Amino acid sequence: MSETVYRKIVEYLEREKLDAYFVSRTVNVRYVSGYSSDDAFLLLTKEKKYFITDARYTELAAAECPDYELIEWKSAYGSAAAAAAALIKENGVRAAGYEEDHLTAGMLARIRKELDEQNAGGGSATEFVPADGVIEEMRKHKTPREIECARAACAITVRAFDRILQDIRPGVTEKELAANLSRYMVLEGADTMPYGNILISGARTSLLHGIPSDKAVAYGDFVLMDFGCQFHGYMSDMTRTVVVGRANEKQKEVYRLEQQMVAETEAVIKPGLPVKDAYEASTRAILNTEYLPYHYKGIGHGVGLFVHEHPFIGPASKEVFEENTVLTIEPGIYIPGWGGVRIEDTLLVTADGVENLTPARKELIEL
Ligand SMILES: [Mn+2]
Repeated sequence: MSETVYRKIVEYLEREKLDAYFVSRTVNVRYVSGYSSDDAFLLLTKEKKYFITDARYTELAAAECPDYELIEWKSAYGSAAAAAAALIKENGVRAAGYEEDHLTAGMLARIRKELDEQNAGGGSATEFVPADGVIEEMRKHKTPREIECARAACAITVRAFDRILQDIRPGVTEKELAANLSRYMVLEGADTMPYGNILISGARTSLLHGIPSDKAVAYGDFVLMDFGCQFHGYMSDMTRTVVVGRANEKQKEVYRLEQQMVAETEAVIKPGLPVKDAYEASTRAILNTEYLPYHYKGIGHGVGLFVHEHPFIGPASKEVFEENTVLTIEPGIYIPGWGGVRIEDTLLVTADGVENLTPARKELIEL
């Protein structure tokens, strides 16, 4: 894949009249080069591919990115910025694109300062051109291999869900359960990169991104688990909400509405559908109920090498669904002081609809 992506970047450089593209965002470095760790940068020109890192990662980079010229900045240049500046000068780069929404202002300033110093005896200045979203746009459409990685990540997540259900009982804390859930995913085959999993209970389930606490699970609690893992870098993301013991009438009612919201959303998605129409479908079940004020407008997102990527699914979206994208659907009902319910699946958009990559049951589970 690496060569195809590089060719697309070269085409981009030609179209935009740029001489180089500087990649700083770790997941984009991975997407372009195949490198699986962090603390690395790429400088890509129309003829050359440079991989800039320090001695901790050179062995791995040499193995994973054999077609790159490997630059170990620490011994040769003293800083990654100095290395980038030297390569920019060496290649006569007049205009370089960079990820303005990621590269720090500090590093850009250091690269410029290095170039100024190197050019003190003459030489022309390099223009740095903000060029965001170039690789993100390519990442949106998944190749068959990427889809297989996403599918595997989702399958691991579903197996870990089956295991964690055995551990949920009154008296166990959210933190203990969250730790077990992460462990199960690694044991089931996930990469070991940590991931901020949500596992909350009782009235805390109305916190959309609540952090697992020392609270012990009590009889009658909702337990909301929003979690995922990585497989060869590709992420899964799923949410299920279960009840400890028997659900009361209100819990059953809110859960049933939530099930309907998810089902109606997943039923409409297909290539060409405006993303905002999926949001409208998600609210149909609660339009004429007292629960309408308690939903959240972001009902899903693309997922890939990063957990939240394009498209972002909500009423303001101007995008349309596209084939071979992987995304999640996660509407929810959150009632402050009472609790919340969320169900989330990861879906692959196919030629005529979706394939659910998260085949875990969505009926109310009473433990
Ligand atoms: Mn999500």
